[in-house]
Amino acid sequence: MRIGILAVVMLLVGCAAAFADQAAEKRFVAAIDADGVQRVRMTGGEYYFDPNVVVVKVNVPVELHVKKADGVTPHNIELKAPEAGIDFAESLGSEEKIISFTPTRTGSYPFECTKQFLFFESHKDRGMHGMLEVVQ
Ligand SMILES: [Cu+2]
Repeated sequence: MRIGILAVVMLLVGCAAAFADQAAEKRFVAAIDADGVQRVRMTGGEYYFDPNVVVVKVNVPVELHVKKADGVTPHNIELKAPEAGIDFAESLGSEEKIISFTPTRTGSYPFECTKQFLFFESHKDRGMHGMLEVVQ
């Protein structure tokens, strides 16, 4: 009986995995405001970031304005690329938070929500991740 339940659970997890990670790309190319800052507004929810591909210019300050979509599930955003001047981990709330940094190196830097509930799939594996593209 225990084996049977395990098999059902594995089947469900397998199905969930098959449907995960097919989030459509939502691309945002940041403009440089009159004050020389690139402002990006981003929302995180189940289980996505919108936008999930953000393009910014190198060596220009960035303000990432992040907030959480309605709902009780906790989310965060983390990007660890200290070699490029980008290193943050912030929880998301209904109030907008501003994350400031200046990217110092071109490249593609992945960000994600690191939350995971018990043995369920991580938010990242369910699609809550994205890419910061730093360009010339
Ligand atoms: Cu999350």
